Amino acid sequence: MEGINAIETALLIIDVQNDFCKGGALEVRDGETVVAPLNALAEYCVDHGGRVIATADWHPRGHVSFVSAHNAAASDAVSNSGQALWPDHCVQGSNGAQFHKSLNLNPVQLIIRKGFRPNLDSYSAFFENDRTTPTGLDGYLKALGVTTLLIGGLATDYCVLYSVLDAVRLGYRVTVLIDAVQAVNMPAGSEQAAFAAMREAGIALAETKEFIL
Ligand code: VGL
Ligand code: ZN
Repeated sequence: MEGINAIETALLIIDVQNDFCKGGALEVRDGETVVAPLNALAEYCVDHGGRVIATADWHPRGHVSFVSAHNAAASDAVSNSGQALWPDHCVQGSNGAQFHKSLNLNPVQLIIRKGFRPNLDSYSAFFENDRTTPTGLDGYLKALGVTTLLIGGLATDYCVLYSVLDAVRLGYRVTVLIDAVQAVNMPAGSEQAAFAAMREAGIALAETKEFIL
């Protein structure tokens, strides 16, 4: 089939963790609905010689992105610096940081953890939010000859968006799996803005079933 061409394709599963699913600290509406299509595509992908990689948001206690880590005055300074603030989420070792229990980890060959530096956030699977500190994923993929990425997970408007924009800049062919992403949509409208930014960057949007033949 077209999308999955032996070793040249990787499925990238972004942050399918409890805190982004129902009842989680940073709940994404319908977050858990991404699990079934991602499980199906992950199995198909490895069966056809492709790669499967998962990322995990992995913050230390008191992380710079947590509202709780700032008093009111500092919080203004931080938002002026462009760091968005969130409820405490994906704290290292917590249940909220675990992958959703229905996500099948057996086909996953590499897990990239990000956002573990106390004073630096990381939305993208490729670079932390200083836009220069690499996670190592690009080196891994290039070493393996991966040219094509299929990407799903959470959340459309943050970690998925930053990851796919970096991926095109780094020269990959990128498809976002529309039935395998869900958005935080904070502020309102950020989901639509994210899809618009993806289209503008030349990123394809497709259903997972188009890749499972
Ligand atoms: C995310 C906000 C904060 C995400 C992570 O995975 O999209 N969003 N940390
Ligand atoms: Zn985070």
